[in-house]
Amino acid sequence: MVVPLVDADAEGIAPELRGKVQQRRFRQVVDRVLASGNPQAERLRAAGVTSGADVTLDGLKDLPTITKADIWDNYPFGLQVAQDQDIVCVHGSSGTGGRPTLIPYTAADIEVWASVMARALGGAGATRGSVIHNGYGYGLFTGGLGVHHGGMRLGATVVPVSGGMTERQIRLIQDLKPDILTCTPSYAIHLGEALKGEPTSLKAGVFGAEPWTEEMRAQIESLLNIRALDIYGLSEIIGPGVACESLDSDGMLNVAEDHFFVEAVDPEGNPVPDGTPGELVFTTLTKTGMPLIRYRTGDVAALAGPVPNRPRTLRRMSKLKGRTDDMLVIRGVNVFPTEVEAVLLRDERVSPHYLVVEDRRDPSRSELRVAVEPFTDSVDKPALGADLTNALRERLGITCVVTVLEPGSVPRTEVGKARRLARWNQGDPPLAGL
Ligand code: DLL
Repeated sequence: MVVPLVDADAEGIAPELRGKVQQRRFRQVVDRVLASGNPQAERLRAAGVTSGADVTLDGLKDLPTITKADIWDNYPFGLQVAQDQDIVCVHGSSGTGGRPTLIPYTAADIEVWASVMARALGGAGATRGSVIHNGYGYGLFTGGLGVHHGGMRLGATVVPVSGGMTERQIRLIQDLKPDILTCTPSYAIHLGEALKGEPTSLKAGVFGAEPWTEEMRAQIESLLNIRALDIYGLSEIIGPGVACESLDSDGMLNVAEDHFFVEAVDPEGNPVPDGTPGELVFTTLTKTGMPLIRYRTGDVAALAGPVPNRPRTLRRMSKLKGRTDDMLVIRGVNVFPTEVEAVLLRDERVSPHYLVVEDRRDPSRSELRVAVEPFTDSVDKPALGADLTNALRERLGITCVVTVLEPGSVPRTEVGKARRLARWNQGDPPLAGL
């Protein structure tokens, strides 16, 4: 299947030509940052960069990186580059530990965001004639408004439903007959379950903002009878639309690399070859509000070139494998929660509502506990627990403590991102019954 390009010059250009555009934009963004004199500029100067003319993308790997901690240290807008009067809105995420990350946007940044999101939706088959049911939350979170800007740019009709109130969402899906669904993958499951097999007009969904596996994709596709595509992004860089799967991208996500230059690095910060998972590092080539040069995302994925002989010539990234800070070390073995999900959801008896708990109450002997629910009451719980323990041991190389709870006991997330990982250091368990 070949899906038409929304922006042929950006998505379909020969990679060598795109490289020249990226190089020019890179020098311009370095000049903008230097001119601001902000802490990022000081860091570049300390590394010997006095002007955009000093840098090339080939030499990017030698420039200093920047992290979420730097954004927090300069809260709220210490890393802003544009003048205050040129900022038109603020987005961000509540983040871990309740410390918000705030990002100021200029009108030009919103333009870029709308165009990369229009491409992302177009790649999922959306057109001017589409109705997009947008179940991402509206607010500081970038999911709702990101899809909104992109859908309107495409000329489609956006239904700004936001998160929650599932009955009303179902009513709107039945009455307005959308072809495209946008929400978190866990909410897509929730909607699918609430629809109870009733057919809908939906053809494709664009799901992201939280980790999800191929196994979760298979469940969403069969529950909703749609194609389920992955969309990735983070507020620090723009929001959703940094990378998005298209119907023809062979399971990987096309990176909007004309605006966001991507690298993948090992824990020491050295580049890893294509196909090897590494931490994603992004440089915003066109941002004007708060450009970031070499932002270390903490997200782990592998990079690849474009699919040969297809209209899209953009580099691609794999589905996220996890986050550097989500990686659990259980008795010396490294485990990403997504690997646990892959094992659980391969078993047809297991519902997609589960919780992975890192139990460190005894620091000398950490345990990985996994709470699951069967789809129905009729499942033999001890047998299921034993089967999952074996399957997890085979895949991860460690013995986990699997608890099979009653259907409905793992809390659902109707609004915001699902939490599938909890840490248990002392006191009561994070979930009753563990
Ligand atoms: O979650 C932006 C977004 C909204 C992306 C809607 C996709 C759809 P933040 O709230 O800043 O921004 O959170 C960013 O979420 O660093 C990843 O760890 C995680 N994340 C985002 N998309 C995916 C995905 C939005 N497709 C953080 N798969 C990122 C796995 C994802 N994790």
